[in-house]
Amino acid sequence: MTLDYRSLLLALGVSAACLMVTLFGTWFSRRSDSFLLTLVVSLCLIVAGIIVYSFFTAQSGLAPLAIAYALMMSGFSAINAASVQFRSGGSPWRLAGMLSFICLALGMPLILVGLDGLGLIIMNVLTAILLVGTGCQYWAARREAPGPLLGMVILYCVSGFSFALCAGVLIADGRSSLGEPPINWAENLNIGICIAGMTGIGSLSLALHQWRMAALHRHEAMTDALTGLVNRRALFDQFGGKRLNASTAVIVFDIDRFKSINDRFGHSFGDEVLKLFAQDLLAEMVPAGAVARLGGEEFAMVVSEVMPGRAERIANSVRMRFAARDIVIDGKRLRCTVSGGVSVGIPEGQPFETVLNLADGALYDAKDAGRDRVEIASYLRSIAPAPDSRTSA
Ligand code: GH3
Ligand code: MG
Ligand code: MG
Repeated sequence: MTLDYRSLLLALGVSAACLMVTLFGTWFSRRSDSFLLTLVVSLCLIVAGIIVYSFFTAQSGLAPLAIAYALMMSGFSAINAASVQFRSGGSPWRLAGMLSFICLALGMPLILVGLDGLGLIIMNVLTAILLVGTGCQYWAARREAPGPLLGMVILYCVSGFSFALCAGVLIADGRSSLGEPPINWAENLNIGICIAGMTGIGSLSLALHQWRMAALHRHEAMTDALTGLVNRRALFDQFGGKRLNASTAVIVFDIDRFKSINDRFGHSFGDEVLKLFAQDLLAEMVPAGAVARLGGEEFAMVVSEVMPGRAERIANSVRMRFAARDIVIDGKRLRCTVSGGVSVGIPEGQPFETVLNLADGALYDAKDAGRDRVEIASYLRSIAPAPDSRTSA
């Protein structure tokens, strides 16, 4: 029976070690998800704890139990901290250190004075709490990747429950000093669940990482790297094919004589100007709206749920805010202007693409009229395009 238990312990140690290597490899290939690294450190501590615990099962003694206790409780604390790190970011080490300290303070003195039975009860109870707590963290984050996260919640809670069972059997046994490792049905069940749970949690952690990477790539594909605004593709994903009614407008902006800014001050100066303009757009954005960089120095704003005339006022606010900016970069100073074109949907609805094209036409009217101004698209042009149906702002 003892041999069986030790074989299971060995299997647990080997599966934990393999998992540790896999997680480390995954983290190393793209060092973004640092909760994986925290899991690697946790597993490292747990594997070391399992090895020392197997010495304890072979020849008893308080020293190996105390060391195994310290290693395993630190490992489980780090697993819990990894889940907090996954959910809310930040460094996990402070929390891991704090939890480890509490666990050591609660159980270690009992083991050291020979109350190993009580120490093991505390160890099992604390592990159950840490694992169920870990499950709760993933539960709270379940929206991000429902499949893998719900799987992880179940596995952590079932593993936690199996530690609680071990504690229950030891409590029922009623001995505060054992003098030997506990071997009973709950311990065997616990180790079996841990082997299965460890493998499952490992593969789900990898799935979670892949899920995050895919979401990150999707986000990158939709975001303009320079300004952080959504890009043309994302704007069309959101509004393409939709019909805009009279309370929705599209405003298109184009920075005036931007090429000459690049020529006079350099491309990186131009980049900074683009970022500043993006800030001005965001500052004027309405709650139900979107701001995108269409490309180059062209931007679009969709304003929804607004009263007539509001879009034009917003466009002019952006224009004036930008014109009033004293742009100073690396000691170089300039003022810069922008032109805008506004087009509003119609009561019976008009395709987004049409409204955008009309706004674009109005923008070129603004350029023709001398720049640093906003022009409104004529509704008549959407029915019969006419080159001289221009309406001034
Ligand atoms: P207009 O007033 O008629 O709009 O004149 P413009 O010079 O702004 O227009 P034009 O389209 O000739 O120039 C746009 C310039 O924007 C050309 C291109 O080099 C520059 N540009 C496009 N993308 C970027 C970018 O990401 N960064 C920088 N710095 N410049 C860019
Ligand atoms: Mg321009
Ligand atoms: Mg342009």
